Amino acid sequence: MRVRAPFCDALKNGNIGARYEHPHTRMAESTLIIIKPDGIHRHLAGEIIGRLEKKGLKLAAAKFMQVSEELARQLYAVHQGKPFFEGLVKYLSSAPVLVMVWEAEGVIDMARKMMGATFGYDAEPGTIRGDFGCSKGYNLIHGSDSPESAEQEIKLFFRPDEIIDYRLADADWLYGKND
Ligand code: IDP
Ligand code: MG
Repeated sequence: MRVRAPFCDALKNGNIGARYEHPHTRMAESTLIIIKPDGIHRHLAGEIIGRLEKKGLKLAAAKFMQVSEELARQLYAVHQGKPFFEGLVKYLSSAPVLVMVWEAEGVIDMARKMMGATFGYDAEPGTIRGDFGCSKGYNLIHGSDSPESAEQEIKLFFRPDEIIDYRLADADWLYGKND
């Protein structure tokens, strides 16, 4: 017996690669995720990306770069004046990082839950910080904490034309009809 895939007309009509048509993906939220210097040096970039991919989130942009102190200060401007601020700027700008935009409905909260509490020593097992770190200073990953900060942070790292609009091949299976 042949099973008919939902929305398979879109596939038959050759719309793969076109904009998302499902409402949950058409208006997708975006978040800025950074695999910080310790994540790169500890060979955890693939593991972290794999978790985000398997969750069903969509990678929309990526840049491997060394962040300048000036850019680190801008990203973390909200923490200026706190005792850890200068150390934080040095940490983020000390070695290359992988900066990415990920998209999905509700991606900001989902990614924050997957990251876990700020430092590995008290982050829950099952989270990225909880599974791969025990430090009170290094914590592997940055993720935007609100739609407003996501918008500002993404603008710091990417031009609009660097954020790729495409349709995941498994998009029709990521959300059910009741989503
Ligand atoms: P978050 O990354 O979980 O959103 P925030 O409170 O926004 O945590 O802090 C931003 C970053 O500043 C953290 O990811 C961490 O690298 C650093 N940070 C925060 N609090 C401390 C601290 O008490 N000591 C040292 N570094 C800190
Ligand atoms: Mg934060």
